[in-house]
Amino acid sequence: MTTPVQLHNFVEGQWLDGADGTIVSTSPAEPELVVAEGRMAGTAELDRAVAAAARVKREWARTPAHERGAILVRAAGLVENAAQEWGAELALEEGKTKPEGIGEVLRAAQILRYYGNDADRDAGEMFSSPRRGERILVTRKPLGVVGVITPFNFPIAIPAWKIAPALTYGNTVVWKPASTVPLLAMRLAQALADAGLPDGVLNLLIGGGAVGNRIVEHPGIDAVTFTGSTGVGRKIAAAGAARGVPVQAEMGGKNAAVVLGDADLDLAAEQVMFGAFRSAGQKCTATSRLIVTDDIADDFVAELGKRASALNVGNPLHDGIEMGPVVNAAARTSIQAGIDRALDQGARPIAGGQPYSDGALAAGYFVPPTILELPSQSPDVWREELFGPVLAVRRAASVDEAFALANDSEFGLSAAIFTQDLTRTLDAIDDIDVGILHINSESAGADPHVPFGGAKKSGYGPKEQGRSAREFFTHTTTVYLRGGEARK
Ligand code: UN1
Repeated sequence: MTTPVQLHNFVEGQWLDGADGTIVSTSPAEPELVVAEGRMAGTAELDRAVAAAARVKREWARTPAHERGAILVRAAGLVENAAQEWGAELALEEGKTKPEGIGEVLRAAQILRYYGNDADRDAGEMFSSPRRGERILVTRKPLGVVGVITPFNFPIAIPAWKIAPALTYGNTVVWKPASTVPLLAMRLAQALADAGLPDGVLNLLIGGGAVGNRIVEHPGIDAVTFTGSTGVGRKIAAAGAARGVPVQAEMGGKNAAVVLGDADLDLAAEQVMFGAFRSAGQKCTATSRLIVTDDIADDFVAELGKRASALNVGNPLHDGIEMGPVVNAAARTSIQAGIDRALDQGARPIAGGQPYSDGALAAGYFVPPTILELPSQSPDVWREELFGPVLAVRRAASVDEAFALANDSEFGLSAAIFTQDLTRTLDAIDDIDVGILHINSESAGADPHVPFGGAKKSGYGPKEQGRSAREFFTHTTTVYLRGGEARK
């Protein structure tokens, strides 16, 4: 790609320049390469988007769910057909490898198709009544205009898993994607428009945190769904509470993999590597802590060190690359500062640790795959989410201690446990306090038909996906239904 793509906001079915400052999106692998550029949305575009979404919300809510769903199913086909091209754009702009980028676009298509078809499933419940001649229905209704704020790390899959249920259950949307990676947002909005979404039902505003704040504060917004950092998520939750609107916030993680002595260690090593270093560790579900029992620790940690040092790091568009850069200079700086602090606090580098000093890896925003073994009094890296390719390791003397260490976090998004012992597995299901638990697979991953979200401070409000998505994006009306004729 040589000519940068022109970014536009999508408001009331029209592609518009914003009235605010310029936005320039560059490739994190080659920062001088401009991928896309345009003008950010200002308050006028925001007001217009919210007004448009409010104007059409009644009509959209009254559109048969089947028709709403059919638009999403059509959009799924368009997204799927574009997967190769958009997957490459995603890799260029965000930095994950091309196969991961293509995989993400296909996943967005799968999500659109799932929710499109879900439109035809149940529309509520019916109960018997304690009174003669009466039935009680619990119907579901959309919330209205939903503000959607999405992160850089899954620039099409996360928007799809928020926007698809919002739309299929009858809401209209005002959406602000991360300003660092805006291109795929335009692609998704275009696919939905081409699939026949009526004007105003989905509005896309490109911009930074200020646009997000304005969405959250806007009196015309009826609910907010957010994925991103813990700090921003808590502010949004507070702002939502102050305005009395529901908020769904999916935030941080410090996800542990626990490897017990009886595990298949080859499988465990493969999966821990995927969990820690795919997408350069920039997933809220990434494995950032490893707990390994003493009996196997020396060998297992050495094996991981070997694999991490041999990881093929480079331009995410090139064949055979296993890890690309992190998203931007600020991310590289803060991740490296976290590594440096850990080293100062006594961590022992097993792999990585030092920034790249020359060539393409130093010119791009690359951080080496880093494994740090921690002394028992835990450095900050044990608790703080760095959102990068950094795995902090601790040893445990027993299974109990391993589980206690896994729970030693304010977060509780996901965890992975590696064992072939059924008793330990059942104990882990009971003891490890997370929203998503993987037994013998990496800590990342999600499916549209089952709940996604964290325990403890990882999430706020209803979880995403599956039936939980319906819970968040609709409210219930309890209807006491009797015939109109007086009964004797
Ligand atoms: C995944 O693990 O594949 O922001 C999805 C995130 C999560 C999504 C993770 N909300 O990384």
